[in-house]
Amino acid sequence: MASTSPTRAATVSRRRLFGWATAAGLGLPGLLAACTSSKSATSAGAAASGTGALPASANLASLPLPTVPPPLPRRAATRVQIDLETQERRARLADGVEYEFWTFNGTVPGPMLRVRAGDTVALKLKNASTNKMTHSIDLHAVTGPGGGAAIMQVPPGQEAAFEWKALNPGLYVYHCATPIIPMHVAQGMYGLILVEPPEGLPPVDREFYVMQGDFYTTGKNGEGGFQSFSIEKMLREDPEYVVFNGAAGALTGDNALKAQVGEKVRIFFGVGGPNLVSSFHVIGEIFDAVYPEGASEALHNVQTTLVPAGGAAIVEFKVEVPGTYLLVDHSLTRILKGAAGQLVVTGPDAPDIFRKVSGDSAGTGGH
Ligand SMILES: [Cu+2]
Repeated sequence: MASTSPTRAATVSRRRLFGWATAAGLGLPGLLAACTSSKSATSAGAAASGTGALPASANLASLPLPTVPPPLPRRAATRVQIDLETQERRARLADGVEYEFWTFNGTVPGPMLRVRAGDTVALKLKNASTNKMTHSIDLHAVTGPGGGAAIMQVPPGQEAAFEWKALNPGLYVYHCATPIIPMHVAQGMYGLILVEPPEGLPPVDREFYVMQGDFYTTGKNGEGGFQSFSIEKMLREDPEYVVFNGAAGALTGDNALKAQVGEKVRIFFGVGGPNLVSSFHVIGEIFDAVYPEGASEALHNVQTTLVPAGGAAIVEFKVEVPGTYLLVDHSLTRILKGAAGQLVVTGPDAPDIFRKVSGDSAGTGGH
């Protein structure tokens, strides 16, 4: 990449962005083609091709995706042991774009944690000896100094532990809180912890875990190869990428969320940031219930819910009509920066709810 001049890189980047914008104008299929993960792209030389097309490489994969732990089978409070390890690793941020992620347990977001209000949580944080940086954890579910970060700064090769009692039910963000804190967050160091209320959450058919984050690369959006972190862009709050679950297209194609007609789905949605808030929306669906900011009381019949940086929401809806639904931040320009996921619903048509009457639409644009 050192041989790519700034002018050359800028030209390629504009082409790349223009290509994405054109794809968006063509409607959903083109848009998804632009945003879908190939999981096989180059880590070098892409911008120098001058075409905007990114040559394939076999060894640039996205980080693995975290799963949703099942609802707790117990309703009594207890003592829970949670072990986390901070890991620094390079992986795919977008097609042809490699980035150094700093992670909890090797995923972005980090593992979703699930405890019950009243539980005493014993949390051990290990910092892998191969890491360069000190890391830590601040859980918004904690009542105590720094959410734990005041006593949990862990140098490479060491570990620390603390205990805390989960006093308040809700859905909370956790993140690294080692200076420069937003830099650690911008490398991917965040996740969600659900503190179930004593009675648990109402049962649903499917639960999903999605977190939005903004990423600040030295190169412009679409500029290939390894991209280092840009503190200048972070300070300007001007990200090159805004993505769900750590990479453009991470929740599309084979990794799309999947449900059957008639099922009730729940999405645990959080925003790691470090800077942007999210206007979370599922194109073609209405949230039957939203627990805004992870609160205990639900709102009903919501189109778009605003989720703060360092905040979360639980959204629930029944899927009645088969098709592909896009998860977006309805600050829609961010789709072009990677913020699009898919929910694929399969099952019988429901013409009483949704059907075509006439016309010859060639496109399937969502908005
Ligand atoms: Cu950190």
